[in-house]
Amino acid sequence: MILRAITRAVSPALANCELTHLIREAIDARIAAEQHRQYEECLATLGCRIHRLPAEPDLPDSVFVEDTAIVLDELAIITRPGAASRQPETTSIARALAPYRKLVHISAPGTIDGGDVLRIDRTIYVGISGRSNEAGVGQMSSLLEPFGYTVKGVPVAGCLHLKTAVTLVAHDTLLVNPDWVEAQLFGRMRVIETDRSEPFAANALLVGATLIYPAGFPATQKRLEDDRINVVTVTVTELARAEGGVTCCSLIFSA
Ligand code: CIR
Repeated sequence: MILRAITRAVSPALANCELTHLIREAIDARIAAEQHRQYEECLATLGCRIHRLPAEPDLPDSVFVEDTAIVLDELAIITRPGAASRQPETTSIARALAPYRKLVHISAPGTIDGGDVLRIDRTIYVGISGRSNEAGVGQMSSLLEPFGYTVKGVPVAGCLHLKTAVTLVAHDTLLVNPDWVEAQLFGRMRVIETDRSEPFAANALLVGATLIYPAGFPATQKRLEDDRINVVTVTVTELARAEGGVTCCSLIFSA
C-alpha cells in the first residue's frame, strides 16, 4: 500500500474561477502553477506518489480536485459540486479513481463539495454551506452508514466551505476559526483557534504526522508549533486568490 495523491495542473483559465467571499483581482496562472508545483513537491517529499491530471483549459477551478470526490478506504464518492460550472470536473476524476475504489455518486438534487467534508475517525461532518445541501448529506448518509460511518450535517457560515473554517491538525486536535463554525459540534477534540487577525488560517493538510500549512499566517502557525505540531509551509497565495487552500489541491488515499 502506498500513499497516492491525485492532483490536476492549474487551468490557464484560473482567473475566471468561481468567487464567493473575495473580490475578483488579477490572478497569474503561471505563478499559481509554480506554487502548485511546489505544493506537489511537498506532497512527494512526504511520501505521496503524485498522479497529476492534465490541465483543463475550459474548467477554471479544476485544480481544486478535493471538491470532486471523497475517498474513503471502502469506496469513493464522486460528488456533485454545488457550483454548476464545476460539475463537469468530476468525469475525469472518476476515471482516475476507478482503478483504486468502487465508485458511488451524489445525484440531483443533492450537492456536495469535498471541501465541506471533514472525516474524524468514523464520523463524517458535512458543512451545510453555499455548496453542499441537506439532500447531499442525506445521500452520503445512505451511502456510508452501511460501512459504519455516521454522517452529520453541520452549519457553517461566513466562509466558502467547512474546511475553510476547521481542519484536523493532529489525530485529536482541530484548528478552528470560531467565527465560522462552532468547535463543540465535533465532540471531545482538542481545539486550537486561529488568531483573530488571520481568519483564513484554518485550512491545513495533515499528511501522516506532518502538517502542510500555508505561509502567511505567522500568529496561527506559532500556536501550532507551540503545540508541538510538525509544520511544513508552502506558499499558495495565488491559489488563495481563487479561494483555494492546501486541502483543495489534492485527493490523498492509500492504495
Ligand atoms: C470555488 O469557488 O469553487 C473555487 N474558486 C475554490 C474552491 C476551493 N476548494 C476548496 O476549498 N475545497
